[in-house]
Amino acid sequence: MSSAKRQKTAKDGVPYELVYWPGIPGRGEHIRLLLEEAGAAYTDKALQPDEEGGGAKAVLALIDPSHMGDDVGNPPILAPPVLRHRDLVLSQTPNILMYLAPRLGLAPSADDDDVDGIYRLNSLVLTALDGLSNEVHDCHHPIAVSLYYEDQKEEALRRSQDYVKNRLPKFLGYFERVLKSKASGEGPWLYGGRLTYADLVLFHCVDGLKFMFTKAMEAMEKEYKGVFELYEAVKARPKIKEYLASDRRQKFSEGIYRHYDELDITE
Ligand SMILES: N[C@@H](CCC(=O)N[C@@H](CS)C(=O)NCC(=O)O)C(=O)O
Repeated sequence: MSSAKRQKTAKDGVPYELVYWPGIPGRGEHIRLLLEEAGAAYTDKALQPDEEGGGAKAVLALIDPSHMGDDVGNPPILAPPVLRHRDLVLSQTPNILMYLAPRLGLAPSADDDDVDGIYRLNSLVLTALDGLSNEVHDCHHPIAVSLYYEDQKEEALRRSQDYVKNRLPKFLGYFERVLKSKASGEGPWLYGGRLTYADLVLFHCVDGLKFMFTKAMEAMEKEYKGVFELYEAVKARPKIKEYLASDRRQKFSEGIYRHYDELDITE
C-alpha cells in the first residue's frame, strides 16, 4: 500500500498520527513497527509531501520555538517523534511506545493480571534504546550533534572501536541473558512467552546495527544466538514482512544508523 494514510481499523476507532523527519527510519521507526504489527490505522506525516503539510514541514511546525503547545494541556514539543491521538500530543519515543503498546495488544494492559508488566517491558525498552540506539548515534557524532560527521571522524573511529569492543557485546549479552531468563518464557521473545513491543524495539536496534556495524554484527551472531533468533522471528511476522517490503518503509541513510566503511570494524 503506497498511501501515507492507512485505513485499517484501529482498535478504538481513532487513527493515530505519527510526525517524524522524512527520509530516514530514525526513532520514528520504533513507533511505526508497533502500528504496523498491530495493523492499526495511522497517518505517517513523513510520507506526505511538504505541500500537504507533511514531511519536514509537519515536524518544523511542531518544534518551532514560537509553538506554545495548546489549550488542552499539551506542552510545546522539543523534538520528534511525536504521536497525535485524539487531543493528546506526545513526544519521547519510549513514552509514546508505552502509550501505544497496551492499546495495540503489544503489552499487558491495566486490566491484565500482570499489572506491572508494562514497567518491566519499559525497563527492557529503555535499556535497548540507551545502548543500542542512543550510544550508536554517539559513535558517528561523539563530539557534537551540531557538527558534521566529517568534522569528528577521528573521534568517531575511536568511539566506534570502543563501542564494538565493549558496549555492543555488553548490551547484546544482556539481552541474551534476558532471553534465557525465566521471565522470557517460551519462544524467541523477551518477556512472558509472547511478542511484545520490547521485541519490536530490539528488532529495529539489531536491524540498524547490522546496517552500520555489518562486520561486527556478523561476528557476534554465534555468541548472541537468541538475540538474532528474535530478530529473524520478528522479521518473519506476516505484517512486519509486508511492511518491510513496502514503500512505507524508509531506507537507512543519514539517521541514527549510518554505514561508513571506515567505521565498519570488527575489533
Ligand atoms: N529522547 C528523545 C530524543 C528525540 C530526538 O533526539 N529526536 C531527534 C530525531 S531522532 C531530533 O530531531 N532531535 C533534534 C534535537 O535534538 O535538537 C526520544 O527518544 O524521542
